[in-house]
Amino acid sequence: MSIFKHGLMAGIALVLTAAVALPASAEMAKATLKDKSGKPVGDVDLMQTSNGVLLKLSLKEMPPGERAFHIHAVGKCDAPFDSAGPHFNPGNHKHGIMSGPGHAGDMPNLHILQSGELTVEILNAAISLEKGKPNSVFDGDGSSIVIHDKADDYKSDPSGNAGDRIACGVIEQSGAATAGSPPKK
Ligand SMILES: [Cu+2]
Repeated sequence: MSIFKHGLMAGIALVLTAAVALPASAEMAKATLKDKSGKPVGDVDLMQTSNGVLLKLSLKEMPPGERAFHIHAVGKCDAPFDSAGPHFNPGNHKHGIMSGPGHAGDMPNLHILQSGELTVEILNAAISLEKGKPNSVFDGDGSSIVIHDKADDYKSDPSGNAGDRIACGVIEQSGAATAGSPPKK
C-alpha cells in the first residue's frame, strides 16, 4: 500500500513537472488580412517559439508579384492603412536588412503566385508575442501586418520604397497553446 502510494505521488510529481516545463512562450496570435475594399485576402497565424515568432501566411485573391511584407507599429487597419503607422521598430533602428539590424518589423518579400495565392512560413526572430517584452507586438497600441504594392528594397529608410499598402490585418491574441496541440484555425 505504501509503495503504491509512493508511486502515485511520484506520478503526480512528474505531471506537475511536465506542466511547469512547458515553454512559457506558447502564445498564439492571428491576423486577418483585408484589402482596401474590406475583402478578406488572407490569414496569418503567429506562434511564439524559443527562437522568435513563426508566421504562417496564407493568401488568396492577391495581385501576383513581389511584395513587401512587414509588421507595422499600430494595430489599426483603416483603408488606405496609413492608420497602421510606420514599421514596428522598438529598437529604433533604420530600415532594411541590408543597412544594419533593420526594423523588428522588416521581413523578406513575398512572391505571390499568378493564382493570387501563397502559403509560406516565416520566422521573425526580432519580435515577441509575450506582453511586457520590449519587442512585444502587444504594446500599448498593438501592431498590424501589412503587404505593400511593391517589393522592399531592403535599404531605403524608413519604408524600403515599397509603395502603397494593399492589405492589412491587426494582430490579435488567439490564446495560448499547450505543447502538442494543433494550432487553432
Ligand atoms: Cu510596410
